[in-house]
Amino acid sequence: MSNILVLGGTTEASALAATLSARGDDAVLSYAGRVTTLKAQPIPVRVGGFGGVEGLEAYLRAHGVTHLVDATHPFAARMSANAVAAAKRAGIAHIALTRPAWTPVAGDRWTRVADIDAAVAALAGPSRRVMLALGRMHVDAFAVQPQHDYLLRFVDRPDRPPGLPRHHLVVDRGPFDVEDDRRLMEAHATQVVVCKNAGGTGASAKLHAARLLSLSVIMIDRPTLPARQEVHAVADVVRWLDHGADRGV
Ligand code: 3Y8
Ligand code: NAP
Repeated sequence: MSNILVLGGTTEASALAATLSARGDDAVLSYAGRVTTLKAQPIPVRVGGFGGVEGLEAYLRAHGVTHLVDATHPFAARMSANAVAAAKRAGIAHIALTRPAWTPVAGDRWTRVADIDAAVAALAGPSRRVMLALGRMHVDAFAVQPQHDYLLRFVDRPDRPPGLPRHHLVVDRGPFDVEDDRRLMEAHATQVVVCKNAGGTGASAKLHAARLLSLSVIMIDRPTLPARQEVHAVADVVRWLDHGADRGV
């Protein structure tokens, strides 16, 4: 009998949770607890870190987990590395459910950069109107480019104002809508959008809106993730649960 732990926090993780619930699988969805209100889920949820690789290994063993599905965000590199290591140490099956990286299409005006620091460096120069669609965790890094008018979007209202002299904060959670994002960018006369190459549909509205408005996009490439089995569809995880994992794939 499978006992599944899903590391969540993404649209794909929620879709998997719905499928596992419909199948009657024994499954738990795990969140880090990064934001105040979490999306309701049809399977039991646990919130909070595990305490590194050791903590996750102990959790897997204590709860008799048989299958670990890493459905975290492509930028959740530490969680993903811990998941591979802990599953190996606990001797249980592991798979990652992730989304392919976005690739530019005709009309896109992307500048690809390696990481957050490179995105900050790419903003050197005269004042512009910049949308930082990065959430709350990395905004302080942009304080070294205070000359811009920033449009920020956080999931939660922060307890202290962001350390950027000129900013406008929108508190909203995705998935986002192209028309809404286009209207938001027009209302703020946005010239540049800074975002992570998250992939998927939940965060892609801003790219479509930027294309419609012919805006420049500073696209942050994904961090390196450990070697692991990866799939891009819930159906592939189900197939793995029903067949692949038993072969120790
Ligand atoms: C806590 C839990 C679902 C999942 C929905 C997806 C889509 C909407 C778009 C923009 C980009 C950003 C951010 C974003 C999106 C989905 C997905 C996604 C980007 C929630 C959620 C949690 C988080 C954590 C949060 C981070 C932040 C990142 C905002 C839930 C709503 C920017 C990533 O305030 C903070 O500290 C926020 C932190 C990690 C990245 C950052 O560095 O700030 N996500 N987002 C998860 C946990 O506790 O484990 O769903 O209620 C989930 C979602 N946010 O089931 O529908 O699939 O990714 N999340 C990015 O992609 O760049 C917003 O504004 O355009
Ligand atoms: P991270 O930097 O890779 O992880 C840092 C630590 O947070 C992990 O070592 C772990 O703590 C804890 N953690 C992360 N994800 C967890 C989960 N699903 N369940 C339990 N603990 C978790 O991760 P992050 O980038 O902060 O992402 C945190 C959450 O937000 C994840 O659920 C992720 O899917 C979601 N999210 C992140 C982004 C993003 O841009 N990073 C975007 C959308 C959604 P311990 O070491 O103590 O176990």
